[in-house]
Amino acid sequence: TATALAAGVAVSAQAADLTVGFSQIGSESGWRAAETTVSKAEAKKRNVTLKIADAQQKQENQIKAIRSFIAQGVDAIFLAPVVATGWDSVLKEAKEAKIPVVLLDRDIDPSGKDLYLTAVTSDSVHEGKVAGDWLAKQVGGKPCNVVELQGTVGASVATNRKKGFDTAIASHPNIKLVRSQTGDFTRSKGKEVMESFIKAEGGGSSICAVYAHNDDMMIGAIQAMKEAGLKPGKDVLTVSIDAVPDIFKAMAAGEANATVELTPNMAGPALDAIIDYKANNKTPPKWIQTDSKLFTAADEPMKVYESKKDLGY
Ligand code: GZL
Repeated sequence: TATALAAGVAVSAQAADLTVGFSQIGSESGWRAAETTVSKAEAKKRNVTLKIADAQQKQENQIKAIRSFIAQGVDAIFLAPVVATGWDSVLKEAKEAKIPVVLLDRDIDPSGKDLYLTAVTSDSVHEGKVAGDWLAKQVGGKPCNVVELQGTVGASVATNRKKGFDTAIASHPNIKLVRSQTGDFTRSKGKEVMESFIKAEGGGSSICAVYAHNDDMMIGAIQAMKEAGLKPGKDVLTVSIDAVPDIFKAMAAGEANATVELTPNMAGPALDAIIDYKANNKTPPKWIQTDSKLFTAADEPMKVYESKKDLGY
């Protein structure tokens, strides 16, 4: 109707004046690169000016970016916090400047709860649990030694994905976590750490499964396993998180088994919340949760690959 159309135009017109400063972690993984691509598209759709600062995975660069956004007087700040602690003072400055902060894809410690408007994230404990439950189902009662590639030390998603996985396997004494180390969410570090696991485990024939907190580290681990003469996806089960295109390619090649999907579109819901907050003074829920869906090699991986390959990963 004319009224609804007018209202729609009114909201997007209001959005046209909005400028959002986004303190992005970096481009450590394919998923993170996709999040940046999607954020730009989502802002464009809503006529919002989005200024993105890339921190090369350093918290001090994120803090500097937030201070610069405050000095510029942006209407809102988006923050993907590389780690969960150390944000109090800079977020207090944003609060004093009356600039609302929205967290994307990672959390900060609960003590900072009143320093942000809302957090758009998945349930990363659940993601870890889905991964652990899948592995338990695969191995049944058979003994299974697992190695774990953790995400960035201190990142909420790494702590949570570990917690969820540990909880899932706790009720399966046949599944033992024998090695666990951070691969910092990158392919190169994931490969390096997997090489050290294989060496430490006498060539790796004792490794029954790998759990990686993201697909990029798993893709590095798959390369390491193949170079060591192991058969990832066959002798060594793989389960990871993000559902980036390349993990589906690996599944189609029989070299990976399962992934838990994480949408790269955190900015869409964040922008809607901020527009509604600014235009209609509507306070969003403290947590806007995104879905987590398990994909395995049985889910036509090449079809999924084709559907994702052009989304900016
Ligand atoms: C999860 C997100 C993680 C991705 C990784 O919400 O923060 O950061 O799983 C990325 O690929 O490095």
